[in-house]
Amino acid sequence: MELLRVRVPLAAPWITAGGTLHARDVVLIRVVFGGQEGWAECVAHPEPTYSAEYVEGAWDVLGRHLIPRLLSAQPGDAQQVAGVLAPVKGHQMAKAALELALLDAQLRATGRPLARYLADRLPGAPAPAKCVPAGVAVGLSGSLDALVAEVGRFVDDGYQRVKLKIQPGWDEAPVAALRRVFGPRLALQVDANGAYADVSDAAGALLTLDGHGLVCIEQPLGDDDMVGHAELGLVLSTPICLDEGVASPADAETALALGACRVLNIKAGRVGGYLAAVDIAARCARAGVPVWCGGMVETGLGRAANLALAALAPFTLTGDVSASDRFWAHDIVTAPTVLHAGGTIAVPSGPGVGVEVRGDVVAGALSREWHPGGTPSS
Ligand code: NPG
Repeated sequence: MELLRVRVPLAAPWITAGGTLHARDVVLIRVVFGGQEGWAECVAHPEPTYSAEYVEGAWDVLGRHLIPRLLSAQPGDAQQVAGVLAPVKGHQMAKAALELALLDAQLRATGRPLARYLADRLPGAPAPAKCVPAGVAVGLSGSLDALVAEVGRFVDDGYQRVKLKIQPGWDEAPVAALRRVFGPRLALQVDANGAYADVSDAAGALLTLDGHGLVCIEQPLGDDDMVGHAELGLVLSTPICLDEGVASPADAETALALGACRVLNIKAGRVGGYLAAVDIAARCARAGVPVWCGGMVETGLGRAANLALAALAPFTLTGDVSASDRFWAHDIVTAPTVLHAGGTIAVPSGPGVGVEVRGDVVAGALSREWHPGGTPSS
């Protein structure tokens, strides 16, 4: 088992309320399990502004706590990983990556694709889709003209839905501009990343969006404000979607019971793994709440795993599932995701996550390495 730290430059800066990202500092996990190699990336970002997790913290907790527990428990099946790691609180992104690396190795050993394995965990569900509609997330823009130009390029490329970052002062105007230029048929949704202070602040600003036919408004309030989202949902006619506020199957259950969301964004990293993500998707399907697969600016490795999730039956809404060139000029995998005619992306069909990590690219981008026995900070 080893941890590798690589720095991968973005094709263009990614601007959100949390800051501007020029490159991703990615923690990669490589395991040999059951005689097969497995890989996963941890989706933590450098600053703890999306959630409490961040790259340096993930690196530390993996080397200091999670990997030693796993090595001493010696699980025989990737399904046991979450239980072994459960005594460590939080750190969902680090746990999710570790579970996925073992799962990748295990599935490669038996020649099974991740999408099929995950679909089999949904009783009675159909086979996973072979391709999924592509959606793209657009960061905060400097101006309405720049936003319209950027969205225009994505629409021309064939993307089927656009998600726009919003914040107080940048909400109704950009949505109205996009509706004016692209018309009512563009599937459009917004994501506030908890930028509105409270229910009345959010209601005041977001009621203006109700006439624009949005798919949903994502995480308008803080990640600990489940009741606030339920209250806001009574005021707005646009469905509320949760993201940061749901970090586990139990959180999803609370959100469903309170009516805090009518749509859910599911990110495996946020909820502690792909198995927990499927569990949440099943709960949402039972409650009649549509879900979509979120993104964390993953490299081709994480994108391949997300495609397996997005291919499952409960994922009826288009996710943040975009082609590799949305973010990367040079991806770290041999088969980067590409956008096909009609705005779809193929779900990998090979064993495990279905893509191979490029050793040459990883070697060229490597900044740190750790093996069990080494000090996590080295
Ligand atoms: O397409 O991968 C993507 C990016 C989608 O907007 C996106 N992700 O809040 O959902 C989010 C946001 C994000 C990205 C959050 C990176 C944190 C880090």
